[in-house]
Amino acid sequence: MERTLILIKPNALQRGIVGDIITRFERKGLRLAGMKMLFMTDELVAEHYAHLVERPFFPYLKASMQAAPLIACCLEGAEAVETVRLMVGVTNSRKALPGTIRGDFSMSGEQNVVHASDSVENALVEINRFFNPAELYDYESAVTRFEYGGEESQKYM
Ligand code: FUP
Repeated sequence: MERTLILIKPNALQRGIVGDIITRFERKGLRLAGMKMLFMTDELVAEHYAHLVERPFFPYLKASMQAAPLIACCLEGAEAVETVRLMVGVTNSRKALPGTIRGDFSMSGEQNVVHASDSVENALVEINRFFNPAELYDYESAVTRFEYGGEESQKYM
């Protein structure tokens, strides 16, 4: 099944909403394949946000990602990358729709509580950036047949 990476950012940890965020993904039916707490090093920030290093807000973004540890999760499900991005909402939380994580938990474009991979290709790179293969788990789910239809099981699993 498809996998994606989410980072529950330091601002979410400080605000004590990590559990609320993980609960949303669990309730949706996205399965945790890996989870860890870590501090983002300078190298990790520069690599993860390489597309933004030249932007004027980068120093603020970097400081916000290093303000506390964060929680990295690898989530698994049919079309997980697209589904998780829809659940997260647009970058500027003030414009993110109610019902999305950013829309419900944040007022900010920078302190926007979660990161989620934006494509299947980037998800593979980002999962490898944060997890060793041994830290990701394949396990039998007892409820998959109640979460997906027969045709979907054929197509996505
Ligand atoms: P997203 O994929 O929604 O996380 O968006 P980007 O990769 O474009 O941006 C990554 C992070 O940079 C955002 F989560 C927050 C920060 N950012 C700003 O602080 N200001 C901006 O104008 C754009 C992004």
